[in-house]
Amino acid sequence: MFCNQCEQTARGIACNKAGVCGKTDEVATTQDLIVYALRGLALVALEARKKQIVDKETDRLTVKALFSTLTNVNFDNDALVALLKEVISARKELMKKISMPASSPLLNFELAGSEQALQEQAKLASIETLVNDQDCNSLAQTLLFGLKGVAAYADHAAILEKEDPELYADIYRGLSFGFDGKTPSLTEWIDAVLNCGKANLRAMELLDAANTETYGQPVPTEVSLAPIEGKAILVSGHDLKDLYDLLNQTAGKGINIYTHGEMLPTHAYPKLKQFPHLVGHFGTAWQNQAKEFPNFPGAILFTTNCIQRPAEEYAKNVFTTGLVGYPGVTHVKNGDFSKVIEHALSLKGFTKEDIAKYPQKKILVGFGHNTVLGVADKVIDGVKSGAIKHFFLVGGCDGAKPGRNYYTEFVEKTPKDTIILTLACGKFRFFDKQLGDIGGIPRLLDVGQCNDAFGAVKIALALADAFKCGVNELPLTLVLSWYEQKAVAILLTLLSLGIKGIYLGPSLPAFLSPAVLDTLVKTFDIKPISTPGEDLNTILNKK
Ligand code: FSO
Ligand code: SF4
Repeated sequence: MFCNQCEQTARGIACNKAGVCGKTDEVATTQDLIVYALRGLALVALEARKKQIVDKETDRLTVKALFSTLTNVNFDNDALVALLKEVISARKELMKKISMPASSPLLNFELAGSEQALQEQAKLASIETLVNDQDCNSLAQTLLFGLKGVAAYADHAAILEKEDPELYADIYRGLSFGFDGKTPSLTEWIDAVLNCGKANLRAMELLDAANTETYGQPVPTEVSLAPIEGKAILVSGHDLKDLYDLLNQTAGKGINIYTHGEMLPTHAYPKLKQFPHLVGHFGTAWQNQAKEFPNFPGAILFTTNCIQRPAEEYAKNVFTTGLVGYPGVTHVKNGDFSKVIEHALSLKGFTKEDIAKYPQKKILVGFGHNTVLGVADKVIDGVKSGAIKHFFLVGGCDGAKPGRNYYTEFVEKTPKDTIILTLACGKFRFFDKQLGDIGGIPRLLDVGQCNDAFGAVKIALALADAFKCGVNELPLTLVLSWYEQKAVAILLTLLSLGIKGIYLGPSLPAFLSPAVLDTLVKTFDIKPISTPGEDLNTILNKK
């Protein structure tokens, strides 16, 4: 195997024996072959579009299959092989429908019979083999990982019936770029990578519309971090519909629902917060699950990433749904949570003694673009009067590697006349800090999940508009942490919007070649993080 798609990749180079995340060689092979099969399907889907044939099933399957290859989504090889077979047969069917000849290996691809032959196929299908030039290869990887992020958001939006055929076409163009018989130049690869960023903006826009039109605009909401007595289910991941369905199915059953990780911002959506048994949030970011889940006396449902190998002491309490999978963990169909409910009822839930261990703590969520722009006048006045000197967007993914304390320290060190917007699971490094307010505006504003980076972009563009300047001229600095491929997609979106001077950490992606990194630094002024003190000093004293 060769996998370098996430931040925790082995030795900062690549995982090639087993994944640091727990991915096996076998799963890596299947995932590589899914990507290869999807490239073939993309070529066919684009050809079909030339004949005005837009196949919805193909579109949905593509984003599902690609999403399944993201870090910490699916470790279940059987489920992945089933998806791979679906992709291959979808390609063949569509080829038949449009009478397309199988004129290249991609269009002829069939699954090999033995494990060894599969490994050989995966080697031939890897970008390493397919794109020779080191820098084009680096950009091909950046493009693929960005597309994986786009697919994740497009899939979430599609679940809530928000789709755009043009977005799918962009994904097909990205997947087949460089694999359609042409050899793109370095500049063309760069353009393709930035186009992926633009496609991701569209995906996040669709998802924002899907979430807010279905569940209402998030409103500032207090969330308790202390559990209450009673039976319990913990919901992790990013999928709002799964949470909604579970809340519906547990109503009146005497089970309390808690959010975990990226589900925290869901407390702010009117149609979700209306359920009185959505009682609070449990735990912190994904990488702490092995430490925190043994203390959860109920069922645990994973709706998307990031799942880790469940330790024996709590494995029987874990359920997966949708695209998430882990061998040995019970998988339930989206929308049918009866097994999860039954299991929760069989467990003891939180007792009086349990809850006594947790301090009564509450935090505020619900500062999406609608809320923040609702108080835009106050914010603008604050900047004009000098009460607000600077905005920071400190967001992105959390992770297990050391070095991520940077973000905690950074936030702690920000001066009192600055506002911090945050999003995604990186916020758990500081989400419960009491940072006070500036004229009634809390200094720490939770914009939402990683996909709500769309909201942060909207806020930045509105501020730039109000101050009649470009986003790069605003007193705003983006300090991002990355871990997996959704973060890659978001970074590409920010670059495609021309946003410069982003601080990026905790380490730089292994898939960037020195020359590609150099181009990014020169064109977009990307800055690797150093120390919180030093970076803050540079940011605040640069004018
Ligand atoms: Fe985090 Fe995981 Fe949301 Fe990612 S839970 S790391 S970028 O999947 O998606 O922020
Ligand atoms: Fe390694 Fe990350 Fe790939 Fe897992 S997803 S195998 S940790 S690079």
